[in-house]
Amino acid sequence: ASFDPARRAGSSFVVVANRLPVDRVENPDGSIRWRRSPGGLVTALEPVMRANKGAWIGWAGAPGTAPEPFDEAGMHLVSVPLSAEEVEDYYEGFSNATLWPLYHDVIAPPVYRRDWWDAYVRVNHRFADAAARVAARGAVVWVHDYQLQLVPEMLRALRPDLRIGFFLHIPFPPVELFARLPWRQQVLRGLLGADLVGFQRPGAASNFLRLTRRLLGYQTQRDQIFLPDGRVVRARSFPISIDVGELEEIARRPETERRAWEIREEIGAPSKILLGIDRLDYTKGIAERIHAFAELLNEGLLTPDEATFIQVATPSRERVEQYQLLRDEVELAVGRVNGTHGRIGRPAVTYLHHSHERTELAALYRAADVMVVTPLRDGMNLVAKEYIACRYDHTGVLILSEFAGAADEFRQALLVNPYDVDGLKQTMLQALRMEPREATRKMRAMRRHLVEHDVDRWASSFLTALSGEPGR
Ligand code: GDG
Repeated sequence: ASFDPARRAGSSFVVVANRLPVDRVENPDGSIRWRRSPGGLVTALEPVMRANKGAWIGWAGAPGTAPEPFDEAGMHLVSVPLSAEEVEDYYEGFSNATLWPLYHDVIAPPVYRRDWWDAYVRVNHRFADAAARVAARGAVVWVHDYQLQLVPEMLRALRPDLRIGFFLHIPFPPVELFARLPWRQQVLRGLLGADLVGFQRPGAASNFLRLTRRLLGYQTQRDQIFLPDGRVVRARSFPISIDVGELEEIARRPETERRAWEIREEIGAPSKILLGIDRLDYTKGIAERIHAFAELLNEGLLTPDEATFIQVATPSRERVEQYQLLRDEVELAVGRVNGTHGRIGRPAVTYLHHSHERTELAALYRAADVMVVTPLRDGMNLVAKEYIACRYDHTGVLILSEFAGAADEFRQALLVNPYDVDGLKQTMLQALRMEPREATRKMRAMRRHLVEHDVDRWASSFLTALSGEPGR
């Protein structure tokens, strides 16, 4: 499988991301196959991949030896191996227990460990080496996210002929927080190896520009950073989106509508359903929203016949301690509210700690009268966009945290500060009682924006900006 003469010239478009866009599936007979993962990133990049003999470099998701390069769904997939120890130190450690909390406003305290940093450097080198081997002369390489911030610089050192873009999917913190990172200069220099650094929000791009001035003393002008060697790096926002058409098509299926009705019946046919769908992560504000809902019930401002809550909390990073603590907090809160306010066949909160098919998520979005998206900090939040995509009949109310990137785009949502318990409670009541006409007016405006700004547009605007730049 590794010798393919057509490949020897390399790929002219290369994506580098922590994970490959495929999941390993074991057939009943024990053999292995790979199935494309449902993520929006693959969908968005597939046309570019096909047109350019695209390659994708990433980890296959299990520790140990990596499978040989293989072709799947029109992409050349190259897996980067990680040992069990590297999964602990580079992935669970530095990526998810140092960078993740630091970049999300230190909602949880970041842990700074030198051995984790060493693993981060080592693994970033491995990804950069793999990209350098696969890329054709003058190729475009697009590096993704916080796990791989050193790759742009490392790759440029190996292959100065490449055009390198970087996109950060999570927030980029203000100077005051970023400056705590013991390896702050290295991370900044790593990112500055790219020709274009993309962020979700304009505020994140200005944080980055300000940091290069303050910590490295570089000159900047608008979105440009002038490096001592004469290179010019750009930093701009490119708000990510979803494949609106694909999800809307699922939402419109009669079986989805049937399932949505069934869900409502199965939880005791409440008048209204509030819904949350998140990875079980402390940035998402799950516990805060359950507490707020519980207070409404405790104070008699709402009864569970009027409104019940469905919370999907997809398991995530279960070996990281903060995630175990969060799970306990959420499950205690859910147990308590159900013990007090539930009846047989009619829980106050339906809590689902497992992952679901996309079709089931679409049915949930169809069933929900109110979508509650209240992260304490979030790069974008695709769940908010998915809800809007599924409300093709212009019904439904979106409650949206000011601290999600999506709040820049959806001013017609009911915007909330998730730290303000009373505000959150009032907003839930307001959403449940909103006049259908007002809800429709708001949803119509949000859908108009979303349909115009789908994930294709995101990918092509980034890639156009990347190829159109003077750069060197
Ligand atoms: C990061 C940034 C940014 C959830 N449970 C299931 C499932 N999901 C899907 C959702 C949605 C996606 O996962 C979650 O995306 P989010 O944007 O909400 O959040 P993160 O995972 O934190 O993503 C975020 C994003 O990157 C993109 O740049 O928006 O700010 O943190 O699509 O539907 N999908 C399936 N089963 C589940 O159980 N199939």
